[in-house]
Amino acid sequence: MSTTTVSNKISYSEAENQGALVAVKAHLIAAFLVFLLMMLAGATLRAAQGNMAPIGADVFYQFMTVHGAGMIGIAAIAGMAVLWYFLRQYVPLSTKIFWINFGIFLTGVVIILGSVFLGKYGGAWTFLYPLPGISMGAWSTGAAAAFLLGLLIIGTGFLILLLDFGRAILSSYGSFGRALGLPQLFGKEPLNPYHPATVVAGTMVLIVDFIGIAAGAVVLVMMLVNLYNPEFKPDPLLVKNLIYFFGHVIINVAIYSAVVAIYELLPRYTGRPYKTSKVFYAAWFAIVFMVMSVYPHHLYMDFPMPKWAMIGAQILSYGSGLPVMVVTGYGALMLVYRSGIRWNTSAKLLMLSIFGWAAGGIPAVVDSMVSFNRVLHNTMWVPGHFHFYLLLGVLPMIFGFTFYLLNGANGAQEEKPPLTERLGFYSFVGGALLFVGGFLASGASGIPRRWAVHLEEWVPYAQWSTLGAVLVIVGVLLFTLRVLTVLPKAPDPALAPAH
Ligand code: HEM
Ligand SMILES: [Cu+2]
Repeated sequence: MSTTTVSNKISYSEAENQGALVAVKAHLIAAFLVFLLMMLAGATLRAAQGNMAPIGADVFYQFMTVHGAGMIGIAAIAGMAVLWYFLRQYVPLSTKIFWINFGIFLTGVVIILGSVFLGKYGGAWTFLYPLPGISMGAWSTGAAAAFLLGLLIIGTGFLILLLDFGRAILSSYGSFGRALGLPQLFGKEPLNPYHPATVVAGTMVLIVDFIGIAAGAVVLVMMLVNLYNPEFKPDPLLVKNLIYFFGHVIINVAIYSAVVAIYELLPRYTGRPYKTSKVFYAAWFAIVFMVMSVYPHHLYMDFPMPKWAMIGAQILSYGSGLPVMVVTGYGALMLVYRSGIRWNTSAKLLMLSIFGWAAGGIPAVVDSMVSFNRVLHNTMWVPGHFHFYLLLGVLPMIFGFTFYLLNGANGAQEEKPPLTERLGFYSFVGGALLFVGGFLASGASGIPRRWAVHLEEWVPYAQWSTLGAVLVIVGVLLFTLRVLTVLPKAPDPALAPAH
């Protein structure tokens, strides 16, 4: 039997566990392939800015659209896969619905690829109103509509998956408040340090992502109606608020779902349990509201926005991300400190993710201050900070989880990790630092983002960044080789005794 003796774990049959494992592996393999492809598109963008890739502006914006939408989408679904794998150990999740979401996702992806490469849609993943409808002939209304429809379909899949999260969490914990640990936080129930961190995180993800994606669905429908009935004119400021609320939430949630890999895996590598606490519950409870209320930091330049929203967003942005980041980072360091941890590839990637998440947060907070935002808004500083915590934070969480499945709970811990993994790791880290450093340096010198053609004096930045991008791709390519050759047959590490 595959069930453990811990009382709050769900018992599944051997076949159910195998089925779940196959589904998770399918998500991860797809993720590696899409990450690789999207990175090639990204490197082409940077090379074009460095005068090293002869693509026209139209192709630049098609690549930029596909890269932005593709990366966000695959990071979101891969983060969900990490969360789903662990969450199903505590609440009875449906593997069928997990597959359904995957199928819906792939359908949406095909539609989006069609809209961009056949229909030539290049209005960016942020589809800001009224751009999709006024391409001046660069793409058709149908192409724009297909892009919006693809996103809407993908969102629907996520909503279905999240509904299953909700059903399962309620069936095990009775209320979302209990799942979040609130009765313990407020002293209504005795503190239980073994209340799973993953259940707390999963509940936060469910609440925030559901609201964010629902807002996204509303605005996508409004824009679709507008495309075919131009007399229906939504309020542009409302639309922008909804879009950025949706975009901000979905990418933040990718972090907050993948982060459970740290809570679940570092304890296995260090032989120490991860204990939840009042501080932990408080941090996650706060983040439920903070993630949703700081999105106006994307709208500082929109003068008609009410002043209170701007001031509130600025103040909250200082601290947004901090609570969970501090709790997670501190908790991880305490786990690792003098634990005799052996640095296998998974453990290295998870520690890297904490660094990338925290260090990437600093330029983000800088940009969320109004006085800096005046200067940095729409410069390369912005892709600089988000590539920092996505490339060096979220991806290493997903990769770290993958290498856990791939090498097993003990796995490469006994021996040195294979050369492909060691080389891959250093190529990835070194390349990513050079690449995001190039963005941040560009931003600090005022180079604008989203420009297909760069002035002569900006070109060296783009060329150094392209070198960084190539190193990142080499690293991910080496990782992907391991994933394709070893992961499909790897047994579930949860079945082997840890440590
Ligand atoms: C080798 C890795 C990568 C390279 C070379 C790369 C390159 C680029 C470039 C050149 C841009 C356009 C910058 C501009 O002029 O505004 C961009 C934008 C973007 N990238 Fe990446 N990127 C990489 C990884 C990632 C990852 C891992 C993610 C997310 C998980 C991501 C998400 C995005 C997003 C959301 C945009 C914004 C698109 C827009 O402005 O509409 N990228 N990337
Ligand atoms: Cu944001």
